[in-house]
Amino acid sequence: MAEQTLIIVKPDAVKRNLVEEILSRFKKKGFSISKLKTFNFTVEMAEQFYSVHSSKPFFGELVSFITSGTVVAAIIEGDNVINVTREIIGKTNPKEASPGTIRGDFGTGILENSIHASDSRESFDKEVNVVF
Ligand code: FUP
Repeated sequence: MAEQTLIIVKPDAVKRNLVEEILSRFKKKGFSISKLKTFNFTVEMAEQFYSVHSSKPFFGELVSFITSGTVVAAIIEGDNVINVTREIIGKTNPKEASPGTIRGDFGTGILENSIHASDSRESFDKEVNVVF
């Protein structure tokens, strides 16, 4: 079975109608999208999803932001998709993300950075269980 990763198009990007534009970048790279889900995070789901950050000073803001609007989750499949997807999305802070990356092109703030993607197989396994 092909490697899989999970992406979440975040509320800032959904509100600006960027879902198709963002998903198209993965399709153009030759990856396939095997599952798609449009939903709103509950606070409980968000706390589980971001539990690795529970002791960080920004945890409250992070949960509040990700629950603030509709998101679109997708499972993306293909060779080395976890690492390649991290390259496609760019650095966490849009101010540091290169042009041509999703965060470099669309992100407007550290919270409003348009997209999440799993950073490892372990993160994927955990995140997919929260979302799907
Ligand atoms: P990433 O894997 O690139 O999404 O980055 P992290 O797991 O480090 O961070 C997850 C989310 O926490 C980011 F998308 C935004 C938020 N965050 C902050 O608000 N402040 C920080 O200093 C770091 C991350």
